[in-house]
Amino acid sequence: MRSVFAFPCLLLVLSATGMLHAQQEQVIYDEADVPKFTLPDPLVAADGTKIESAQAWNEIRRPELMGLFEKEVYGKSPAAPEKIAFEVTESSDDALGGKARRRQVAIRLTDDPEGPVLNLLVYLPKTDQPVPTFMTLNFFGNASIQDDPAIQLPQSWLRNSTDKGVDNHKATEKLRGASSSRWPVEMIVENGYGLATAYYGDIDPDFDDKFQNGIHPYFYEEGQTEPKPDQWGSIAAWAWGMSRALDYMQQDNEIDGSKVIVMGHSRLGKTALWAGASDPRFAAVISNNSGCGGAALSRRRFGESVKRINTSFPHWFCDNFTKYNHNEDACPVDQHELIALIAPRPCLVCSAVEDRWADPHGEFLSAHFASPVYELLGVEGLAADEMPKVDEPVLSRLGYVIRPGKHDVLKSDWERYMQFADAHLLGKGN
Ligand code: GTR
Repeated sequence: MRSVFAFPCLLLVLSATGMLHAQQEQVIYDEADVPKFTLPDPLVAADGTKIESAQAWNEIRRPELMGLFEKEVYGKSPAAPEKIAFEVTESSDDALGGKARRRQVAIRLTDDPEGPVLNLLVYLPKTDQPVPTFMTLNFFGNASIQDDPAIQLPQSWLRNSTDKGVDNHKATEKLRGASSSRWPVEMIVENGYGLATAYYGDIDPDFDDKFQNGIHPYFYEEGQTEPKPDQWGSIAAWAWGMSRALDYMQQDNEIDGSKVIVMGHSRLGKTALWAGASDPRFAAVISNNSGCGGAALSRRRFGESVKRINTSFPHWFCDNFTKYNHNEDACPVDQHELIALIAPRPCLVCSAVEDRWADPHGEFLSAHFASPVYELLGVEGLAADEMPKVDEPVLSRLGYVIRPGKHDVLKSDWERYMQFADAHLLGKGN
């Protein structure tokens, strides 16, 4: 009897250890385990032509790289709608205890009256001049960023969270201000910047339902039920939604539409980079702890790998990206080329010491290897050849900073973002 039971038990133990081992093997947390790799050269076209002028970059290599990122990584998004319908649903010139103006705007993402609506919340300093403005998506709805009873509670599907006051995927009053530590609105406004934000789930709810809800179905061809392998996943959809917010912002006289800085954290940091790469109207880009599929080099496989991200979040990228699971070297692009697509505009890559899952060193290297493109375009690249020390920000036009602490957005991070924007968009001293 004993042996009959002992055998399957042993098998179970062995396969459990095997699985654990396989899982442990997948996550690289030691530089010594990073495989050797060769990066594609952003300044060599697919046919081997060396890219030696700004013109060749703009006419040959940039479109080629855009096409490759669309086809192999994020998926191609639809063109911008011809016109954008919006309605200012709420407005106050006496927000934040009289320090700011507040606007809430419903932006219709399609011409279907039942289609998704992006609810944009805007805080602006009280000035007669159009202001430079940060555009950032949020994770839990606009009401989560600030305890302000005038902000409409989100109506879309939300990820359940007792802490944030989300019950049965719906917002409760407890949501108000639940994420405010990440959103120092008063400080931003006091420094002369506007802040525009919208809930990413208004564009596409962040779960894998094979693209039945959210924006995707509105663009299906006759008979189509999900995006093709080279069509937009959720990150591309969120980025596309940011561009629709920018459509609105560019025709709002209170906002300086030529100085909108797209910023995002984590999966929304990946989104900010792709939004900045695909929409040159964004004047500057800030990626916070964006990691795999964001600023980190995929070929390093440090922390989160392509296989892990495609398995945990099958809806984020296009289906073609799964070809590179455990096969990163075969991908015709790597993430330094995503940053290169932002050139010559200012771009700041931000890491955190304890955020090893996002591979801080890989994030630095992406900026480093994007630098030659900035230089070819006649502007300053990353002013550091080596990974800078913690809390020693390199705020060159292509910048990099690593701070102590965890995967998060802190008030001190926003101080850096504004210092960076002051220097590179407003021409104020660094
Ligand atoms: C993690 C994911 C990361 C990052 C993060 C986030 O679970 O593995 O790629 O995007 O979520 O967005 O919070």
